Amino acid sequence: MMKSKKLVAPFLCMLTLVLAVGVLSGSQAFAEELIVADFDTGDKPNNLGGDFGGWDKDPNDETQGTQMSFEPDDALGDSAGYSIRLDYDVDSPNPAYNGFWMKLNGQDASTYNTLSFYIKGNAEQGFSKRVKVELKDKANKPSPYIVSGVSDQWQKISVPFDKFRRIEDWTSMNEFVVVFDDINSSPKSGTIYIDHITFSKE
Ligand SMILES: [Ca+2]
Ligand SMILES: [Ca+2]
Repeated sequence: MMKSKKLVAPFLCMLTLVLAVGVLSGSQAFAEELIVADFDTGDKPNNLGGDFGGWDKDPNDETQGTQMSFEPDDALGDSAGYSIRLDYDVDSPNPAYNGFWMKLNGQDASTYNTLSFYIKGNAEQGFSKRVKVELKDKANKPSPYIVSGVSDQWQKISVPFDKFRRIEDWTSMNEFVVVFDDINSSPKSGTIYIDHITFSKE
């Protein structure tokens, strides 16, 4: 009996230490970001295994569209990295919208609260200072957010999840979309770069 009693105090001490370390490392892991897409392989898919590409409201209308390509200009300065380049054109006699889509493969984002990405424009080609992004959960309703103040330098944009009012289920995310349209995009053709799309807990 005496022997086991003596062991209780050191045991509790150890237990407290283990719990403290557990809580600390747990909160650290929680603060880390989930990389959705860094594009650094210069190829598909994204970091979640999801496909992505350019889209066009009317592929038969040759006066509008978004061409996607990989650009060896990494937002975080990695000389071996890539970003995504979007050459958009919504200058058309017809209603025009197009952009970039990327699958999120049902990712559970419910432990995070912020969508972040890097964005810049190409000064020579011109670019819109306002760009619309959307998130969709599995119900597939687009939840839009307008990014403003895009410049020709990389800039980190962080959007709290509560700005995406139409997302009902953060446990199963379907898609991230960039939309160029003939209302928000000025000039109506230009070049935008996007990189390092993440979910994080801020
Ligand atoms: Ca990158
Ligand atoms: Ca055009």
